Amino acid sequence: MAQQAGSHGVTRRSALSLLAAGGAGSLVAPTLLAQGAAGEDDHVATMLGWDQDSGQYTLPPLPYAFDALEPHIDAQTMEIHHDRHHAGYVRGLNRALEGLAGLREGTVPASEASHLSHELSFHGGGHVNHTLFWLNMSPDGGGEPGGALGEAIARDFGSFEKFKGQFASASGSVKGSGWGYLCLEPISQKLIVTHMHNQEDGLFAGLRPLLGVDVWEHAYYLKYQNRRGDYIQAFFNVINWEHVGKLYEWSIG
Ligand code: MN3
Repeated sequence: MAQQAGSHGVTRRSALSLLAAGGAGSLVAPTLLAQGAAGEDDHVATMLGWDQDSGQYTLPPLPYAFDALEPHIDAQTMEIHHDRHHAGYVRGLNRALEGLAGLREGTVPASEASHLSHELSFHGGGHVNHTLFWLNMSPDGGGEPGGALGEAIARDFGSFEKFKGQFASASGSVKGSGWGYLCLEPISQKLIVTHMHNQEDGLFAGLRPLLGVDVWEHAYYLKYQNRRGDYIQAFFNVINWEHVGKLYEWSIG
Protein backbone atom coordinates (compact mmCIF):
# COMPACT_ATOMS: atom_id res chain seq x y z
CA MET A 1 0.00 0.00 0.00
CA ALA A 2 1.21 3.47 -0.79
CA GLN A 3 2.71 5.52 1.99
CA GLN A 4 0.59 8.03 3.83
CA ALA A 5 0.89 11.70 4.63
CA GLY A 6 4.36 12.64 5.75
CA SER A 7 5.60 15.95 7.08
CA HIS A 8 3.43 18.40 8.93
CA GLY A 9 2.47 21.92 8.02
CA VAL A 10 1.58 21.37 4.40
CA THR A 11 -1.82 19.90 4.79
CA ARG A 12 -3.89 22.99 4.22
CA ARG A 13 -1.87 23.86 1.14
CA SER A 14 -2.26 20.38 -0.30
CA ALA A 15 -5.97 20.34 0.32
CA LEU A 16 -6.19 23.78 -1.23
CA SER A 17 -4.59 22.46 -4.39
CA LEU A 18 -7.69 20.30 -4.69
CA LEU A 19 -9.86 23.32 -3.99
CA ALA A 20 -8.18 25.01 -6.91
CA ALA A 21 -9.22 22.12 -9.12
CA GLY A 22 -12.81 23.31 -9.15
CA GLY A 23 -15.55 20.75 -9.64
CA ALA A 24 -16.05 18.20 -6.91
CA GLY A 25 -12.65 19.00 -5.49
CA SER A 26 -14.05 22.34 -4.52
CA LEU A 27 -17.02 20.67 -2.88
CA VAL A 28 -15.58 17.90 -0.82
CA ALA A 29 -12.36 19.57 0.24
CA PRO A 30 -14.10 22.34 2.26
CA THR A 31 -15.87 19.67 4.27
CA LEU A 32 -12.54 18.04 4.98
CA LEU A 33 -11.01 21.43 5.69
CA ALA A 34 -13.74 22.13 8.22
CA GLN A 35 -12.08 19.45 10.27
CA GLY A 36 -8.70 21.03 9.63
CA ALA A 37 -10.04 24.26 11.07
CA ALA A 38 -10.58 22.36 14.30
CA GLY A 39 -6.82 21.85 14.49
CA GLU A 40 -6.51 18.43 12.91
CA ASP A 41 -4.84 19.42 9.66
CA ASP A 42 -2.69 16.31 9.56
CA HIS A 43 -5.77 14.16 9.41
CA VAL A 44 -6.99 16.02 6.32
CA ALA A 45 -3.75 15.22 4.50
CA THR A 46 -3.89 11.61 5.65
CA MET A 47 -7.44 11.23 4.40
CA LEU A 48 -6.45 12.53 0.98
CA GLY A 49 -3.19 10.57 0.89
CA TRP A 50 -0.94 13.61 0.51
CA ASP A 51 2.75 12.67 0.68
CA GLN A 52 5.01 15.62 1.29
CA ASP A 53 8.20 13.72 0.49
CA SER A 54 7.17 12.88 -3.05
CA GLY A 55 4.95 15.95 -3.44
CA GLN A 56 2.17 13.72 -4.71
CA TYR A 57 -1.17 12.29 -3.68
CA THR A 58 -1.17 8.57 -2.85
CA LEU A 59 -4.04 6.11 -2.71
CA PRO A 60 -5.42 6.10 0.85
CA PRO A 61 -5.89 2.53 2.12
CA LEU A 62 -9.40 1.17 2.32
CA PRO A 63 -10.42 1.49 6.01
CA TYR A 64 -11.69 -2.13 6.07
CA ALA A 65 -11.16 -5.42 4.21
CA PHE A 66 -12.40 -5.88 0.63
CA ASP A 67 -15.00 -8.41 1.81
CA ALA A 68 -16.09 -6.40 4.89
CA LEU A 69 -19.23 -5.05 3.22
CA GLU A 70 -20.46 -8.45 1.97
CA PRO A 71 -23.12 -9.39 1.07
CA HIS A 72 -24.22 -5.83 0.21
CA ILE A 73 -21.12 -4.83 -1.73
CA ASP A 74 -19.03 -7.76 -2.98
CA ALA A 75 -15.29 -8.13 -2.39
CA GLN A 76 -14.29 -8.29 -6.06
CA THR A 77 -16.09 -5.04 -6.82
CA MET A 78 -14.44 -3.37 -3.83
CA GLU A 79 -10.98 -4.56 -4.84
CA ILE A 80 -11.28 -3.44 -8.45
CA HIS A 81 -13.00 -0.20 -7.46
CA HIS A 82 -10.40 0.81 -4.87
CA ASP A 83 -7.17 -0.66 -6.25
CA ARG A 84 -7.76 0.11 -9.93
CA HIS A 85 -10.40 2.82 -10.37
CA HIS A 86 -9.55 4.99 -7.38
CA ALA A 87 -5.83 4.43 -7.99
CA GLY A 88 -6.38 5.64 -11.57
CA TYR A 89 -7.90 8.91 -10.33
CA VAL A 90 -4.93 9.46 -8.02
CA ARG A 91 -2.50 8.86 -10.90
CA GLY A 92 -4.53 11.18 -13.13
CA LEU A 93 -4.55 13.88 -10.46
CA ASN A 94 -0.77 13.72 -10.02
CA ARG A 95 -0.28 13.74 -13.79
CA ALA A 96 -2.49 16.82 -14.13
CA LEU A 97 -0.69 18.65 -11.30
CA GLU A 98 2.64 17.81 -12.91
CA GLY A 99 1.40 19.05 -16.28
CA LEU A 100 0.14 22.29 -14.77
CA ALA A 101 3.52 22.80 -13.10
CA GLY A 102 5.11 22.34 -16.54
CA LEU A 103 2.70 24.89 -17.93
CA ARG A 104 3.84 27.42 -15.31
CA GLU A 105 7.48 26.62 -16.00
CA GLY A 106 7.07 26.80 -19.77
CA THR A 107 8.01 23.15 -20.46
CA VAL A 108 4.43 22.27 -21.47
CA PRO A 109 2.80 24.20 -24.34
CA ALA A 110 0.05 26.69 -23.45
CA SER A 111 -2.33 24.80 -25.76
CA GLU A 112 -2.48 22.09 -23.07
CA ALA A 113 -4.08 24.41 -20.50
CA SER A 114 -7.69 23.51 -21.21
CA HIS A 115 -7.03 19.77 -21.32
CA LEU A 116 -4.98 19.85 -18.12
CA SER A 117 -7.62 21.89 -16.28
CA HIS A 118 -10.24 19.33 -17.20
CA GLU A 119 -7.97 16.48 -16.17
CA LEU A 120 -7.34 18.13 -12.80
CA SER A 121 -11.04 18.68 -12.18
CA PHE A 122 -12.04 15.16 -13.28
CA HIS A 123 -9.33 13.20 -11.48
CA GLY A 124 -9.25 15.51 -8.44
CA GLY A 125 -13.02 15.09 -8.22
CA GLY A 126 -12.65 11.33 -8.59
CA HIS A 127 -10.07 11.22 -5.81
CA VAL A 128 -12.05 13.23 -3.26
CA ASN A 129 -15.37 11.57 -4.15
CA HIS A 130 -13.94 8.08 -3.61
CA THR A 131 -12.06 9.09 -0.46
CA LEU A 132 -15.37 10.24 1.01
CA PHE A 133 -17.24 7.22 -0.38
CA TRP A 134 -15.07 4.65 1.47
CA LEU A 135 -15.50 6.60 4.70
CA ASN A 136 -19.25 6.81 4.09
CA MET A 137 -19.45 3.02 4.46
CA SER A 138 -18.70 0.60 7.28
CA PRO A 139 -19.23 -3.09 8.03
CA ASP A 140 -21.07 -1.83 11.14
CA GLY A 141 -23.15 0.60 9.10
CA GLY A 142 -26.81 0.82 8.24
CA GLY A 143 -29.75 1.80 10.39
CA GLU A 144 -30.69 5.42 10.91
CA PRO A 145 -28.64 8.41 12.04
CA GLY A 146 -29.12 9.86 15.50
CA GLY A 147 -27.91 13.12 17.00
CA ALA A 148 -27.92 16.44 15.21
CA LEU A 149 -27.92 14.82 11.77
CA GLY A 150 -30.93 12.63 12.60
CA GLU A 151 -32.81 15.72 13.77
CA ALA A 152 -31.82 17.71 10.68
CA ILE A 153 -32.98 14.91 8.35
CA ALA A 154 -36.36 14.77 10.12
CA ARG A 155 -36.61 18.59 9.97
CA ASP A 156 -35.66 18.99 6.29
CA PHE A 157 -37.17 15.84 4.72
CA GLY A 158 -40.10 15.14 7.04
CA SER A 159 -38.79 11.72 8.06
CA PHE A 160 -35.89 9.34 7.51
CA GLU A 161 -38.03 7.28 5.12
CA LYS A 162 -38.76 10.35 3.00
CA PHE A 163 -35.06 11.21 2.89
CA LYS A 164 -34.29 7.64 1.85
CA GLY A 165 -36.82 7.85 -0.98
CA GLN A 166 -35.39 11.13 -2.26
CA PHE A 167 -31.80 9.90 -2.02
CA ALA A 168 -32.61 6.68 -3.86
CA SER A 169 -34.52 8.58 -6.50
CA ALA A 170 -31.78 11.19 -7.09
CA SER A 171 -29.10 8.49 -7.21
CA GLY A 172 -31.11 6.16 -9.42
CA SER A 173 -31.92 8.86 -11.96
CA VAL A 174 -28.33 9.81 -12.82
CA LYS A 175 -28.10 9.47 -16.59
CA GLY A 176 -24.90 7.57 -17.31
CA SER A 177 -22.17 7.79 -14.67
CA GLY A 178 -22.25 9.85 -11.52
CA TRP A 179 -23.09 10.15 -7.85
CA GLY A 180 -26.03 10.70 -5.55
CA TYR A 181 -25.28 13.15 -2.74
CA LEU A 182 -26.70 14.32 0.55
CA CYS A 183 -25.31 17.82 1.11
CA LEU A 184 -25.59 20.76 3.47
CA GLU A 185 -26.55 24.00 1.73
CA PRO A 186 -24.50 26.37 3.88
CA ILE A 187 -26.50 29.57 3.37
CA SER A 188 -29.86 28.20 4.47
CA GLN A 189 -28.18 25.52 6.64
CA LYS A 190 -30.61 22.99 5.16
CA LEU A 191 -29.90 19.49 3.96
CA ILE A 192 -30.56 18.76 0.31
CA VAL A 193 -30.32 15.69 -1.90
CA THR A 194 -28.93 16.03 -5.40
CA HIS A 195 -26.81 14.19 -7.91
CA MET A 196 -23.80 14.95 -10.05
CA HIS A 197 -22.65 13.53 -13.35
CA ASN A 198 -19.22 11.98 -13.87
CA GLN A 199 -16.94 13.21 -11.08
CA GLU A 200 -17.50 16.90 -11.03
CA ASP A 201 -20.49 18.78 -12.32
CA GLY A 202 -24.10 19.23 -11.25
CA LEU A 203 -23.62 20.68 -7.77
CA PHE A 204 -23.58 24.41 -7.27
CA ALA A 205 -20.70 26.00 -5.47
CA GLY A 206 -20.58 25.90 -1.73
CA LEU A 207 -22.59 22.74 -1.07
CA ARG A 208 -21.00 20.60 1.61
CA PRO A 209 -21.21 16.94 0.59
CA LEU A 210 -21.95 14.64 3.52
CA LEU A 211 -22.92 11.30 1.98
CA GLY A 212 -22.26 10.11 -1.55
CA VAL A 213 -23.15 6.95 -3.39
CA ASP A 214 -21.16 6.02 -6.49
CA VAL A 215 -23.56 5.01 -9.26
CA TRP A 216 -20.97 4.46 -11.98
CA GLU A 217 -21.48 0.93 -13.30
CA HIS A 218 -18.06 -0.10 -11.98
CA ALA A 219 -19.48 0.37 -8.45
CA TYR A 220 -22.13 -2.33 -8.78
CA TYR A 221 -22.26 -4.14 -12.13
CA LEU A 222 -20.47 -7.37 -11.16
CA LYS A 223 -23.07 -8.16 -8.52
CA TYR A 224 -26.16 -6.16 -9.52
CA GLN A 225 -25.77 -5.85 -13.33
CA ASN A 226 -28.48 -3.43 -14.53
CA ARG A 227 -30.29 -3.38 -11.17
CA ARG A 228 -28.91 -0.06 -9.95
CA GLY A 229 -31.90 0.41 -7.65
CA ASP A 230 -31.11 -2.83 -5.78
CA TYR A 231 -27.53 -1.66 -5.30
CA ILE A 232 -28.71 1.68 -3.89
CA GLN A 233 -31.05 -0.12 -1.47
CA ALA A 234 -28.14 -2.37 -0.40
CA PHE A 235 -25.97 0.72 0.10
CA PHE A 236 -28.32 1.85 2.89
CA ASN A 237 -27.24 -1.26 4.84
CA VAL A 238 -23.61 -0.13 4.98
CA ILE A 239 -23.88 3.64 5.49
CA ASN A 240 -21.56 4.83 8.26
CA TRP A 241 -23.97 7.31 9.84
CA GLU A 242 -21.55 8.08 12.63
CA HIS A 243 -19.06 9.48 10.10
CA VAL A 244 -21.77 11.28 8.11
CA GLY A 245 -22.99 12.81 11.37
CA LYS A 246 -19.48 14.08 12.17
CA LEU A 247 -19.19 15.70 8.74
CA TYR A 248 -22.57 17.34 9.33
CA GLU A 249 -21.49 18.75 12.67
CA TRP A 250 -18.20 20.06 11.20
CA SER A 251 -20.09 21.58 8.27
CA ILE A 252 -22.59 23.52 10.34
CA GLY A 253 -19.58 24.62 12.43
MN1 MN3 B 1 -16.19 4.83 -8.62
